[in-house]
Amino acid sequence: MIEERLIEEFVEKDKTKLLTGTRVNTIVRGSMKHFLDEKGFLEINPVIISPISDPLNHPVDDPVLSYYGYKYRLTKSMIFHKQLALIHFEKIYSFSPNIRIEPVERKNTGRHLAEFTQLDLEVRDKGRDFVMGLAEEMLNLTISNVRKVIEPKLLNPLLKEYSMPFRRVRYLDAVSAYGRDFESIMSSEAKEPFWIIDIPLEEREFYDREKEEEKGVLMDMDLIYPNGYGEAISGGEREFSYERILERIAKKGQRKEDYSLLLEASRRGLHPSAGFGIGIERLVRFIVGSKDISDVVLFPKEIGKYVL
Ligand code: ASN
Repeated sequence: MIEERLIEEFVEKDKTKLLTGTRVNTIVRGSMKHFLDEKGFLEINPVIISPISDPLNHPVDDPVLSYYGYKYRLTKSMIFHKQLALIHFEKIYSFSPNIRIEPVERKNTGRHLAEFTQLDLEVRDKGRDFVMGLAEEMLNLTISNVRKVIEPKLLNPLLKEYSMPFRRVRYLDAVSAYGRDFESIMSSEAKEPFWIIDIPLEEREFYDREKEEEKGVLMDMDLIYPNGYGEAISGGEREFSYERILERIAKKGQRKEDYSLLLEASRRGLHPSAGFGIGIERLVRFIVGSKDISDVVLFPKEIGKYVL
């Protein structure tokens, strides 16, 4: 019986990994919250359902639910709500639960869950360099807080505080040096986290800002963990003007009707901004040094599986 198997698997989970993962998760959230609160950020509550969510740059199953007769979607990222929040506030963050029903091919990556939390932040009138600096400082501080409390033998043996600023590699340079699969090769070779910057337009969503001086290249970035742990963060500067958002939606071959709320807001005036999201469970996995993200999460929504 499927229920029997499910409960059996849950009860038999490795208790040490689970406990360490859960303790690290608590420290990670607390450290990040403290860090951002000190810097004057406001924590906003997560949005779970809305008429509008992140289109993402890869296909996911995207169920529609009926909300008083209106079509709503589950949050895939809070990107648009972050931009809207900046109409009222200057710097915001949220511990945002995201649902991404990923293709089953992502089943064995060890780092995908269909339900996860990202610490998603956005800052008005700031650029990419500012939020990259913030991310580096926050990551190092979080790692140092974990190492103060958790016994080293329970953690990733390669974990340390990393020298700042982290290395930056342009996306196209990474592709010419390592080919299409550069991310996993470079992540495996690296001893320190590094940034992939200037990602081409076709590789990312329409909302990241296109460079003025280099068309087709975006003012965005991904942070990649060392030791093979892969992607940690993605973010960038944003498009905020009505005309440019419209143009970018068209370039992506998307339907402007699906983003009419964003377009309407941009007509009224959105602020220039930059921000990023960092996956909490992935960070816990990296800190603990777990091959499989499911081992450090109490109720992991594993890809392609019937789970609790
Ligand atoms: N949170 C990301 C960002 O701020 C977007 C995402 O998760 N796709 O750019």
